Amino acid sequence: MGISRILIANRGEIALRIHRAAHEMGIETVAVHSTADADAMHVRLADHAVCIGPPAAGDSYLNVANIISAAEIAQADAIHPGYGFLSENAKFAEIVEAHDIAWIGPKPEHIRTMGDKVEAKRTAGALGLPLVPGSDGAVSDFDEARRISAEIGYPVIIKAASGGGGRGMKVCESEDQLETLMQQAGSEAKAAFGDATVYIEKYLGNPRHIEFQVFGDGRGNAVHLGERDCSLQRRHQKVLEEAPSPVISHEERMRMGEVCASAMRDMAYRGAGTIEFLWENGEFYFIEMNTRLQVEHPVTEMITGIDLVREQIRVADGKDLSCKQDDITFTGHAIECRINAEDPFTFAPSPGKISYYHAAGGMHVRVDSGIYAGYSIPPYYDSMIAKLIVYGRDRERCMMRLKRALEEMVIEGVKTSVPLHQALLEQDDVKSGDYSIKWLEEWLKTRES
Ligand code: MV4
Repeated sequence: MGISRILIANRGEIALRIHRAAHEMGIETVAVHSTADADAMHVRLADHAVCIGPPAAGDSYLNVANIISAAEIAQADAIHPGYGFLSENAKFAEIVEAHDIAWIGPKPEHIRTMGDKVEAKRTAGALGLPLVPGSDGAVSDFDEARRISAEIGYPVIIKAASGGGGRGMKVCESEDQLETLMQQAGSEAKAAFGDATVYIEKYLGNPRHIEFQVFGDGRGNAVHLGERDCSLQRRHQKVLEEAPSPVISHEERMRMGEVCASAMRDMAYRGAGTIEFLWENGEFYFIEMNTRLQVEHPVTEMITGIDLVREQIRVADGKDLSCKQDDITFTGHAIECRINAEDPFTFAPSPGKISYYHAAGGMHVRVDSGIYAGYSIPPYYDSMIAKLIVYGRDRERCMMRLKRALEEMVIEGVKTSVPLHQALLEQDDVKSGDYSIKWLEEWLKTRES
């Protein structure tokens, strides 16, 4: 009885992260890998390994039949999807459960609901989360679009219901552009996601991206673990994340966190979730919910001391959450730098062989990475090769330590974003925490190369 062998349907640092939590719980792991990842660290560390296909993700890490076959062959009794790949694929979650394999993730119905942005917004509103003013659901009729936009006021933003990563979004400044932009958004959404459905929101000009970590047991118990500020992004890719947000007071955190946790209790949410908000002039506006463990989850772990992957495994195994809301405390500050194998100025990917590697260390420094000296970063996948996560008693000490840790980090043979992070930490607005979702791209424009 109980989970005893987890298949990790992912690669890179997150596959290691899951392996570590599993081994600390006395659970065996099965790595799956493409032919390009035969020498990857997640394959070396796991108790068992199964090759699931050629390098292209569509033929390996997204190949449902091969992953299910690997689970059967290796006798895994649970699957953890990590982030990306199949993690928010409701159909995959259903297939896993139909094979009597525990799905270490939210209920398929909740993955499906939140995957449709219109449904997600309707659900969030019904559960009491504050919404961005806008259309009540999908909009297809231009007269209706004009009426709604006039009511909420321009500028408005047209979004794709099946969108993600900012694709299919159009900002509309005035009524004469509305019809054209709606058609453009619709056809881009159709081409990218096979669904032309769009909806309309008031466009927020200069918000922060603040997200709350939530966790449920699937039986009506749920907690929040505070927020993360992820406003520093480039082309919808987060660059640096921190917890807590520099602009949220403890009272506001506990008030908004409770709104989120209460919503999760009402839907009997299971596992880890992230509720994303735009924050402007002291107000939160729900935009989306992610039904997965996120890349930036370690900053929450650092300030709460709670192992989120362990909790995921526990609830997938039918156990209770290991702590109640009153047991969760927020101490100090944590910042994560995403280190990519890419040119720090042009952002061009820089795959290739790592000739030398020395990870930062010391007090309150965590490096989540699958790289090692001699490892060749394959060109087929995401360019993130490491996460440097640093804790301090307060934000200032966290930033001092982060600067020190970045100096220690040595990755040779490929270009990395380490110099970008070093330059970023020298900026007054970053030092003071005074930045919005627009800050990074504006700064990159002004930076001399
Ligand atoms: C918005 C917005 C302004 N107003 N919605 C971008 C991706 C998707 N998750 C939602 N996004 C936005 N929605 C309204 N009503 C601005 C963005 C946005 C953004 C949001 C979070 C982080 C970075 C961003 C960068 C550009 C645009």
